[in-house]
Amino acid sequence: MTRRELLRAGGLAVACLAAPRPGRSASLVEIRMRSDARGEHVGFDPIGILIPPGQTVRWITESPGNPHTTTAYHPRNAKHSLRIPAKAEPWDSGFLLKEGDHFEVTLTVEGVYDYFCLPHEVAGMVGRIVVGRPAGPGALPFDYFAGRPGSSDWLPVPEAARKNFPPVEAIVRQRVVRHGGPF
Ligand SMILES: [Cu+2]
Repeated sequence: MTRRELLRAGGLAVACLAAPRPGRSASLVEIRMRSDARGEHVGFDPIGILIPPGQTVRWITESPGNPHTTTAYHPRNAKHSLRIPAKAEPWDSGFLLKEGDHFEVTLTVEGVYDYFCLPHEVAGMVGRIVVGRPAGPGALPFDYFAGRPGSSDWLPVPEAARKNFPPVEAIVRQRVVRHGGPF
């Protein structure tokens, strides 16, 4: 582990353990958008986090030359299936190009939030955030919407992405699920 990685891991642990108190702003949690030098392996790290309602999450890219997005699974995002709480606002960062480019959302509605990287979804670059108690469409099987009115044009989650989501139970138990790499 490099010093930088150690600092990052330590900062993350502190950020996730610090429970926000009423009237105080919650600390920032960071998710890295990573890839190896050749761009063959890509991923969000951590790939799964548990946070309290009202927490701000920042995605930051550290793979120059390999643009990423953070994009919520939501029909408003290119007809992807709904995998965030029904009352939550979907987000789409657009392309983050340069090292250090970042994007933030504050998640207030409890539930499971699944998201993807637009250019790398089919390569399995996805992540999962649990806000408070796990609930909502993101806690359901990937094909839950089959046959439901109004969902016939929703895109299913690609197979390579499905197998990369950490189980909700693992996120709740561990609070932080790191990506296995290799990066
Ligand atoms: Cu990506």
